[in-house]
Amino acid sequence: MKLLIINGPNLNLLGLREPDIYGNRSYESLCAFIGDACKAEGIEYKLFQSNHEGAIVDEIQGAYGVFDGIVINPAAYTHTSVAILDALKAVEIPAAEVHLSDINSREEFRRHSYISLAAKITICGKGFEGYKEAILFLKDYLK
Ligand code: CA2
Repeated sequence: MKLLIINGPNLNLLGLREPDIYGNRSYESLCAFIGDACKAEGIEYKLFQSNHEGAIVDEIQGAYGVFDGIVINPAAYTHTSVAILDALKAVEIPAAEVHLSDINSREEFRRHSYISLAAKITICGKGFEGYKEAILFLKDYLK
């Protein structure tokens, strides 16, 4: 089983700002956490982070026929991107949406997610653990 893990804009800055919302651990430690979770389950994985919407769309398109599942934290594009939603629908790869923070208890504009319209599950407010939950969900969903 192969999973593509996508992180959207500014998540590469994790740990540098807003620790009260996103925690004080770095993007590199998130990558290590995800890697450990996948290895523990015998899952092959690729990590991808971009600050560019089109690059994320390209990565999703390229996943067709290569990856069995996608874990995606689209970051701010969650609330704006019909293009990422359409890409996920087009490739029909089961996707699990993750947010470090609880987007439903923050500003009004964060409460709507375009990506949820394509995701099999949305996990919010669990920090790094949310990625592990998404990985385990997809492992079970794909068996
Ligand atoms: O809670 C999440 O994981 C979010 O997807 C994070 C996004 C935000 O736009 C979504 O509404 C919820 C923002 C990621 C930005 O991360 C930062 C990292 C360091 C400093 C500032 C922001």
